[in-house]
Amino acid sequence: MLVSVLSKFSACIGGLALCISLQAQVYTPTPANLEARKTFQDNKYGLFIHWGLSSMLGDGEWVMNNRNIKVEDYKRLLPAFYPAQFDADKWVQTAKNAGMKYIVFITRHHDGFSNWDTKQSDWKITNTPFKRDVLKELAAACKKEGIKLGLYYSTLDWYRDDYPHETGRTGQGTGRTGKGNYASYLQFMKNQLTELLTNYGEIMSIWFDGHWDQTNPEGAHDRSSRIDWRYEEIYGLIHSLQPQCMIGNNHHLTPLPGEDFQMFERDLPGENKSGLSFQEASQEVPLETCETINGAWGYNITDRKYKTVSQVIQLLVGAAGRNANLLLNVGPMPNGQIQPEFTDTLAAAGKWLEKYGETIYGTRGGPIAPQPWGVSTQKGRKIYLHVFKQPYGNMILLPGFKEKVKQVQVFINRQPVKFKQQAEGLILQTEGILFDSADEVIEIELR
Ligand code: FHN
Repeated sequence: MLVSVLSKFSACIGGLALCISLQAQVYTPTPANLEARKTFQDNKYGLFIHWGLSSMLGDGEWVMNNRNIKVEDYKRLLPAFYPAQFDADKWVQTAKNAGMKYIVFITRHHDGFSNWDTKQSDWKITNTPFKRDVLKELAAACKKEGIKLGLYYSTLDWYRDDYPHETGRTGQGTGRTGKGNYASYLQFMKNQLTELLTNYGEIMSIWFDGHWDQTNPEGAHDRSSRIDWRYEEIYGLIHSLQPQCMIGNNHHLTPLPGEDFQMFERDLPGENKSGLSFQEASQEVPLETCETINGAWGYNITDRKYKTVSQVIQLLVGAAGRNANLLLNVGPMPNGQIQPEFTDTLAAAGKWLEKYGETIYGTRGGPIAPQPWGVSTQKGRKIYLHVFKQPYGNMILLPGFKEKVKQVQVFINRQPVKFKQQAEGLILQTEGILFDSADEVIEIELR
């Protein structure tokens, strides 16, 4: 009898637990969150900033892992960090000159160093001789200039003992001997996220990274995680503190419940040049591609793979044509300055945006799928063809284009473009058009 009562009771408890966990899977974004997603998509272009203690070694942000630097040795960077030229206003100005509308800043990368005055750890910027809370200054500068602020936060940690390092793919050479303890690490992350979402004003997004440390490599059949990250608790906390705050997780998988945007690393949605992007692009949430302006994310003193102005423009436009944002990265120098090779290129692309911004901001991916010649964007009744190279035979065919066209013109000078609508689609005659080397925009106005 008792056994049967107990088994009924435990079935009931089990059912309740299942019910609660299923409920946790159901996520309904708030109206404020949906509005934030729309604004995010309208804004299109942001500045990613990878910077911290690792910048001092001039060898990228993975230096601790790549050179197997022990925590005890890496710690010597702390009393040496004094970014004398750090000026949050200048970083924000760089973003503004580039035509960018938001910044995503590394609050804590895989070396576990916190770029703000956290109360949860001594491993933080305010314990360097510099002492300043750079995040506070950046948040204030962004607010003043109307630039939105997103925060990158690594869930992977090469420094702390309580991170489940035993099962991690990386960080095995940093000399940790203590045992991982996810319950403790999770509490630490929650406490830090609470600080970030309480003390720094409105936060556009939390940009998580590091999940992949606990899975087989991208492309493997089984990408399940070796630990239960308990995202429902983390995401629930973020949305309860700031419901509009958008959550993205660079796990290189399709979005999980509770996530508000999907990012692609070094690939436009639909591409997989990086070997990280086996996942399909979501139709539900906004998309973002992150790329870096040279070859490295964090400061790398020998990296000269600078992207040209045309490459930057085509990246941005290529993203927009695939209905995605571009988050373009710079790794400032250890003194806090962004090197002129980056600021000059960003500003020149920004000049292009001053003229062509109408064809990018506030648009969505156009009705013509990406083509060898370029992409399309759309706003209302206007479709913008972004033509990256002079069309072969001075003609562009848009197969299957059925909508009735009112007029076609070169966007920049309103030069009329001859067109024919026939069964195969829309044919544009591009003879006499002087094509811009980066992107010539042809505007199709629908009836
Ligand atoms: O390991 C990081 C890397 O350092 C950088 O932060 C990029 C940015 O997307 N994400 C990770 C690799 O997937």
